[in-house]
Amino acid sequence: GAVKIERALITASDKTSLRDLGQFLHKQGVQIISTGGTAAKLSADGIPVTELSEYTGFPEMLDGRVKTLVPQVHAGILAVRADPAHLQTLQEQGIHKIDLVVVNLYPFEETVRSGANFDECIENVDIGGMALIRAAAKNHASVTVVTDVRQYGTLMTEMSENDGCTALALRRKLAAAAFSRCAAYDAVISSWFAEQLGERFPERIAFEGYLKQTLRYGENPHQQAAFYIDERGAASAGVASAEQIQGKEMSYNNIVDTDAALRLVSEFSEPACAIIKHANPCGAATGVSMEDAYLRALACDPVSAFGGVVALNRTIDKAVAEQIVKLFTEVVIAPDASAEALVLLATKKNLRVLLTGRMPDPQARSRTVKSVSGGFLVQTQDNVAAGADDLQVVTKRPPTEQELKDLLFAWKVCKHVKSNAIVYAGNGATVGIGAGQMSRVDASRIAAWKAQEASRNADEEVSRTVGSVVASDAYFPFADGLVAAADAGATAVIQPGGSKRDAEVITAADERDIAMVFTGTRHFLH
Ligand code: 93A
Repeated sequence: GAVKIERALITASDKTSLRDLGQFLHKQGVQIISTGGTAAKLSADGIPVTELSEYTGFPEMLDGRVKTLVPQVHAGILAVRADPAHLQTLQEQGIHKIDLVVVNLYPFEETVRSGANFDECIENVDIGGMALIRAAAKNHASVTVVTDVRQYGTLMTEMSENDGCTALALRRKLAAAAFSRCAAYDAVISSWFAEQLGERFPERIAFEGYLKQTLRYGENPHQQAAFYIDERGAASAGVASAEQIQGKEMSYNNIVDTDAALRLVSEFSEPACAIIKHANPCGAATGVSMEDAYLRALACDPVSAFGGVVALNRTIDKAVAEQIVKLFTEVVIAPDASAEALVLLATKKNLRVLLTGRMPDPQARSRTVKSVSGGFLVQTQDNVAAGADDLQVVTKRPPTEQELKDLLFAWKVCKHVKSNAIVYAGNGATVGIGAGQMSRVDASRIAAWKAQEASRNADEEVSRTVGSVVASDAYFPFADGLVAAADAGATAVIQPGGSKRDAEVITAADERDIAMVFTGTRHFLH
């Protein structure tokens, strides 16, 4: 299994740490062959190197499009060392074995990210480097392939400890990583290309992600799980790019809930807080400060908030941190935290604190992926938000100014509640949330009941649903859901409209002096 490295081909766009690697290989007595830019850099660093064009007798041609695509290189990599016929062919052709291939591909990803034009991006599609990687990975039985600067250390350690050799186990590992690198590289190219053609859903779809962390387990302890970063979404200030600054390791469920919490508060420009349990908010509120928003969100359902995930859309300040540490909370996520707040949060060792730097854009054009048995669904993100101008008043009584404000608030929250979703709200805070029900009328009843329970637990004489407003994520198919809301004391309703029985629902609202607006858009969430 151990193969001595005697000849290396190095071709690297990213010249980071090239000098260290070159010096090391030279000391190990390895002959280094390199393409133009790489050879120039190695030479400049005083490392003896053979230019590939000299080695092959062919110049690099077509503006560098053909550099390493020659038999001297590929036969030198691909020859089966254990096959006498292969070795004889090499000898007849005067081709030498290449034992180590180090490639850093053209920076296609960075070129796209830099906003380069179409032709520039195409020019950065690496052909020769990919061929080298694939050839070396295929022949990993004898050849070592390095595709990432982060692997240089591993290679050098292996060679120093093994008399200049690499073991088969390492070569296999590096080969697997090499094929992943190729797949990821092509995934980025293919999705960029589809985008250029305006194809949102191309014939074939390839995903590119890199491992952020393996998780202790999945949704349940007997499930295994890992967290991958989607490079396409990496710039979005989402949960994947957030920095965890303290606390226990994030779990699978923590990540799901933290994402839901962050998405919800990102809808608001005013200070807002959401507390999530099992992917649903058990409270959300706006406020004059982070503390105010947190306390008002907490008041909605303090029982469920125990062990929840808290998201804030502003810096965690001292006042809100003082409140947060009073209750057992799994995760807090926010754009930032003050030094004083961090000191307070640090007193809760297990509390996970994640900072995003800034808020994600809820209107961003991103995609969601969901797996089903034997396939997966891809859709654009639900990134629409209704404003006051989008509302159609359908009842005799239009909403009052306060009702309108609360309706829009409730609608924003409702978008982030699993369907069927009903949200009661008042004064910029939820008062009762009915989530994930199979019938809308049940969601309506549960939301009202939850509000009544919270009122009772807080020794309030009147249920919080009295004088509240209600949002429904989809139309009421019958009047019963609206009647349930009216019976609970709600005075205004926001819903998409569009039911065959809209007239019935509107009549029921008018009979109860309820103001109702239609949004025309629906927010199912599953
Ligand atoms: O244009 S290429 O696809 N044609 C090739 O034959 C080729 N061989 C290596 N690009 C090719 N490379 C790439 O050149 C490598 O993958 C590496 O990214 C880059 C290194 O070039 P230089 O040494 O001149 O900086």
